[in-house]
Amino acid sequence: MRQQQTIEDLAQLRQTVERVAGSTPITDMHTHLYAPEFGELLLWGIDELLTYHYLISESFRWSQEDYRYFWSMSKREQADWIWQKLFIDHSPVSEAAAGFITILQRLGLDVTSRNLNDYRQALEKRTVNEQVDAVMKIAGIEKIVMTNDPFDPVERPVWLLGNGKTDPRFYAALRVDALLNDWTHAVNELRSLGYDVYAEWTERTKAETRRFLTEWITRMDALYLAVSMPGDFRYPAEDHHSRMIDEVMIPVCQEQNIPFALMIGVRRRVNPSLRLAGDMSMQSDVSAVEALCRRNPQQKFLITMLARENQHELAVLARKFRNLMIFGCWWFLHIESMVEEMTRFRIELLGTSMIPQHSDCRVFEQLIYKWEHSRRIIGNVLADKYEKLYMSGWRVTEEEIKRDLDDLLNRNFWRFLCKA
Ligand code: HDL
Ligand code: ZN
Repeated sequence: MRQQQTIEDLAQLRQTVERVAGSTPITDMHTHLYAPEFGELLLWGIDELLTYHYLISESFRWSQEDYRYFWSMSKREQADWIWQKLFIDHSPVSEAAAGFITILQRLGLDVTSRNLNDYRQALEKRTVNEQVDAVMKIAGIEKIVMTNDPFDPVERPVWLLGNGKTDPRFYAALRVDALLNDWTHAVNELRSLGYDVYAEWTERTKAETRRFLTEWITRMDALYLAVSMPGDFRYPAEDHHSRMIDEVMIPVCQEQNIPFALMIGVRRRVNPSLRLAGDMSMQSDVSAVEALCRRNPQQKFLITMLARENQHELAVLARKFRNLMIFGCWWFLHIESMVEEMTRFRIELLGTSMIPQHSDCRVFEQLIYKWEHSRRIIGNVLADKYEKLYMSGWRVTEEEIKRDLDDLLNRNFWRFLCKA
């Protein structure tokens, strides 16, 4: 083997890991971002950043106003209201609020001015393409996987006109929650799109639903099929969930040779007045994932769960099934303390054979803080592990550090898709 440059002391080791963790190009394998070709669906800029649903729910903790008062305001007025409550009246120490400050600072804006209109004017001088390029460069993001919904009336025409796969940096994931969680609505949508389906679970309905999935996976060149599931998801069961998974979704994923991604543990709209901000987490049954992996050994599953309480068991399960790839610190877990805790025991249980993070970004500039925080934590955990090896006489090389971080932040995903 070519004699590689070893790293001779611990200080140099940590500096090397920090540098490589901070610069390894990333594939962000689950986001709600869009390529510029999707027009208004691509959210960016100060007012979109401040009206991120995470910040909306946090702001209402400081307000007794009627929810409808907030929703009646313009986006700019909403942003001013949130800025006052979470940044001026109180220190922005939450993950999402601190993240906004990280964005300002990394975009070269004067954080000390605290002048929102200055920040707005600075970004308004840029085009969307300039901002997309600048943010991806700052954040070190090479590839972005979108979340794509054929039932979205704004998004659907982009695909039907053939403009969905224009930007090579952006990839599609076909997201079909309604097929599982709101079948009545899905039947109406499918029928309006020309698929001969009915609420009754007939062979024709199954065949037409498989045709829908197949046609959209092909149209989008979707990398995986994705659904989010409530925490009370049980599998196998004598219910619509299991029938749809076993008789429609998995057969199509097998035929298309793509993973099936399940994001489990959300309880939607526990406070409807908060709209998108009103969802909650709930503990889930990891044995449902175990049954999926065992009953379908040829099918690859990308799995993330929302409750902290499920994380260790899910990581242990990944030791049992190589068709299970756990990913990310999802949603309420995308906070520094949970990323630290989850990354540490995932590496201790699985080595580098998992996908430690995705951003879940909804507004483009969020890539900057969501990845800066995660890169630092993932690098620090790895450095601790390399240091432990060092004390046992094992000297990792810079090439090995680069390989490990490329696996974690990029290649494990593409290798799992058989596209590495
Ligand atoms: O269902 C999902 O993909 C979640 O990520 C939701 O979109 C959630 O609202 C979110 O944005 N989490 O970060
Ligand atoms: Zn998401």
